[in-house]
Amino acid sequence: MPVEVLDHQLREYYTVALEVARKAGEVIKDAFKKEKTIDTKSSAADLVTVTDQAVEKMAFAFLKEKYPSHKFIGEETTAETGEKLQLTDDPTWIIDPIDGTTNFVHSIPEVCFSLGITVNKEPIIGVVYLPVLDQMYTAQKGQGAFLNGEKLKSSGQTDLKKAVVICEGGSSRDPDIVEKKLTNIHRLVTASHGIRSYGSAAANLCRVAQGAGDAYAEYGIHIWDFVAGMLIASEAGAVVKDPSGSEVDLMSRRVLAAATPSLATQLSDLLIHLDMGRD
Ligand code: LIP
Repeated sequence: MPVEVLDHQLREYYTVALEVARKAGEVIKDAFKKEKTIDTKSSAADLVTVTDQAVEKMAFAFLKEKYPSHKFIGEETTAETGEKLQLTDDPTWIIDPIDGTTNFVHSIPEVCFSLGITVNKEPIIGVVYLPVLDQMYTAQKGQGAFLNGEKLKSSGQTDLKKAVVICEGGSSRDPDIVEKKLTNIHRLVTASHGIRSYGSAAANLCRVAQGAGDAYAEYGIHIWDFVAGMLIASEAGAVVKDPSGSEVDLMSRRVLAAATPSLATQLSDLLIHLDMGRD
């Protein structure tokens, strides 16, 4: 039986999501200019700081007190417990406390607090806050996407030759994966107006939402990196898919967003589709 959430409950979740994003933003902004305590996770380039952990703890404590029966998925809790993720139909708050940790460590301002809420395994609310830039991206399913309250619309670009495509090197240092990603980057540079990397899946999806970049594809990210941003991109009119062209799969560790279906198809045809395992 699918879970039913009433309109007034959705409105409340949205207000709470904004509140927790602002709280998280204050902590991140305060820590941004200070010295960082850094550790590594799955590779020497997969970074975590005490701020990531503190923000996730703060957010979960706040949310769990309000919604003890809901489910919670967080990047740093998952890293600490090593538990396999389980996405259920229940309302689920999915958090990346700092998406763009490498940016954070290197004082690059594209650092995001990302919060997606799923019900029946579908994103219904997405909030991505870039506190250093004070950019609050928001979306509720069926109600459009916004940046600081202004409605967003993706670019409408249909032609890959005239597109800017956002992509990332990612944190895996497996030689085979790096090689395939470089081949993809070579193909993208050759086929388009150019590539860009903002260093955060959440920010990348929000840039597609606002038309600052026509498409984005990445392999090797996790549900907490893209669940909020993908709703923001699709509510702004972009197409969100699995990079192969099939339906997006939240647990598949990869996503593609493009301004139009035609651009999405051109990218699907161009890229090598890496299987990075499942969350
Ligand atoms: C980051 C992603 C980014 C990817 C990085 C990293 P984190 O997430 O948002 O798109 O290229 O390798 O996975 O670790 O900063 O939360």
